[in-house]
Parts: sequence; structure tokens; C-alpha cells
Amino acid sequence: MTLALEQAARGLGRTAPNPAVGCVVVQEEVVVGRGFHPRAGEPHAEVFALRDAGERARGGTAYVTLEPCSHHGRTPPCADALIAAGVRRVVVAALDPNPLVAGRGVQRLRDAGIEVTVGALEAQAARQQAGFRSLIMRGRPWVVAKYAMTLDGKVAALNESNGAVSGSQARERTMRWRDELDAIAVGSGTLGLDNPALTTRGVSGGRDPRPVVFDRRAASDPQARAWRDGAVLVTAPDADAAAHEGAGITVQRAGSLPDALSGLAGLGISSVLLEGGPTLLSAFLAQGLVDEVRVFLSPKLLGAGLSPLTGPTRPMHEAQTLRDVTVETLGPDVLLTGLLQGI
Ligand code: AOF
Ligand code: ZN
Repeated sequence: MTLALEQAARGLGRTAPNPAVGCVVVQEEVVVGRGFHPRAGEPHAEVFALRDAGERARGGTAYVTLEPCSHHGRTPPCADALIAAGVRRVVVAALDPNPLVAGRGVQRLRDAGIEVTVGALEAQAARQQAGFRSLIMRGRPWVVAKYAMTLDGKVAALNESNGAVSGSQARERTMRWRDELDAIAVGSGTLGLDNPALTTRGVSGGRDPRPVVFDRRAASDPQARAWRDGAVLVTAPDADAAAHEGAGITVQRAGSLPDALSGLAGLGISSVLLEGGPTLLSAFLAQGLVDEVRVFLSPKLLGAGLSPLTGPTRPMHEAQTLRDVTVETLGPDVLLTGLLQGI
């Protein structure tokens, strides 16, 4: 299943609104087929793995990171493909929450006499499929907040916006996330101060996330670097966005952040990397709209500086506390991640 998850990861950032799914076919303890879902509309992971395995799939075991589908969508049911290939056993990481599947895939396999096990590396799979699961179960994208701060908790020096906080390995990791998530979001403040490109750089075979700019008044410069193909302006229902519309930018009107997120879901965006700044992040956090946090801590001290959040303050016993925390060192920096919502 670890190999299947690695296969699935190759589709991250490319499959929305579908999940990234991987499949590995094993015959007598030898891997004979590998596959992953490359993008919505193309065949599912099982089809590629079965093609790769050919006749060697007969009597073998298929490891799939998501329950094989039982419905005719843009592609025919994977459960039927596994049955036709003569697979003897199927190991599934996570059930498919899609109401069109939801257990029917497993049932179909069992009805055909195939032995099915569910739950292998389920937590890892669910986290990998967080965007898809969030779209299906909540009608909004999975939101990952990312920032880098100094040891004294500052994201920037005062009156300076472009000084990098963390080192090159942290930067490489951030670029990988940009490659893996559907969209990257910033507030109008960050757009105005930094004029960020919001692209993926230095990742081989990488692709850029869709830029999303939260700008309630539609006052941001329509010539800013972020406004490339596919960019989205999220603005108030009554804002004058004529200049942005004229520049070919997709304008998403919303009266609240939850509405904005449903709007992004409607555009097929299943995951969002929230990259700045403090005002936008504070608003998302205050409304319980951040699902996952990824923070780099760098061994630097600034004294006075900009905090990652603007408030409001909470008493310690009401602090928003991450679960499933991981800690990793990246050169001199520490990466801490955790969840604020379940998947
Ligand atoms: C699988 N294997 O690799 C994926 C699955 O429109 P379609 O035909 O692509 O179907 C999309 C649905 O299929 C999607 O919402 C999810 O329920 C499932 N995705 N299933 O067996 C795969 N990507
Ligand atoms: Zn399928």
C-alpha cells in the first residue's frame, strides 16, 4: 500500500475534482503492475495497473488507495475491471465517500468472490485524498495554511516584505506543495506589498497552482503578476470588478468566506494553499476554515516584527490546537504540521 500511495502522489494537483489514487498489482510477492489516476476524464488507477500487469494480474492481489468505483462516470467501473482481470484479492486503503460508490465497489468485488480487506494505511490515504473528500463531504476545498516564522514568532521584519525567513530546503518543500495543491491563495495586502508570482519553481515536471486572490473591494492592480491564466478574484457581491473582468480574470463573488470556499469548489478547486498574509489567515482561522497548518520555524530572532496572526486573542485553554502533529528538520529550519479538522 505504501507503493500504491507513492503511485497516487504522482497525480496530486492534477486530478481535481477527482482524487489522486494509486494501485499496485502483486503476484506471488512480486509487483507486476503499477498505475495512478493522472487527471479527471482519464482512466482510473486500477485500469493503468491492470494494463501494466497484463495476464500476470490473474490470481494476484491489487492494492488500491481508494475503494474501486462501481459506477459509470466518465470511465467504466474499476470493480468490473478487477473482476474481469481475474484478481483474487483486493486490499483497499479508504472507502470512497462519493455517494455513487460508498461501499458498493467493495460489495461488487465480494459478490464476485474476491476477498476484500479495507483500512490498510487508511489515515495516510485519507490525508492524501483530503481535497477530494472535502469537496464530496463538505462542498468546499481542503484549506492548508502555510507560513514561515522566526524563533520569536515573526513572519517579516517591520517595514520590509521580501526578506526570506526560512532556508532553501524549506523553500523547496513549499514549491512541492504548490505543485501538489490545486490553488494558492493570498489576500489583497500580500498582493499589493509583494506582487508575488505564486508559481511553482524548481520542481521537475511541476505545474502551477491556480492563483486565488481575496480582495473584497476589487482594488488590487489587475496587472499584478498573480493574474495569469486561471486566476480567480474573490470579491464582495457589490464590488466593482470591471477592470479585472476586462483583463479576463475569473471573478468569484461571495458575501462570506464560507460562500467563497463553496464558490471555489464550484470551480473544481479541491485544495487551497493559504500563503498570506496575517489578515487573511486570521479571518480563516477565526471562522474555523483552516483544515491543516504547515509552519516553518527558523533559528532567527528579529525583535519587533510582523506576527503571523492579527488576532483576536484567545485564552490559553481555548487555543486552537493541532492534532496528528509531525515535526521534521529541513536544514536549519523545523517544519511542524498538524490538523485542525478531521478528514
Ligand atoms: C477509482 N479509481 O483512480 C479514482 C476513483 O468521472 P469518473 O469516471 O472519473 O469517476 C470519478 C469518481 O470515481 C470520483 O468522484 C471518485 O468517486 C472515483 N475516483 N475511483 O476506482 C480511481 N480516481
Ligand atoms: Zn474507478
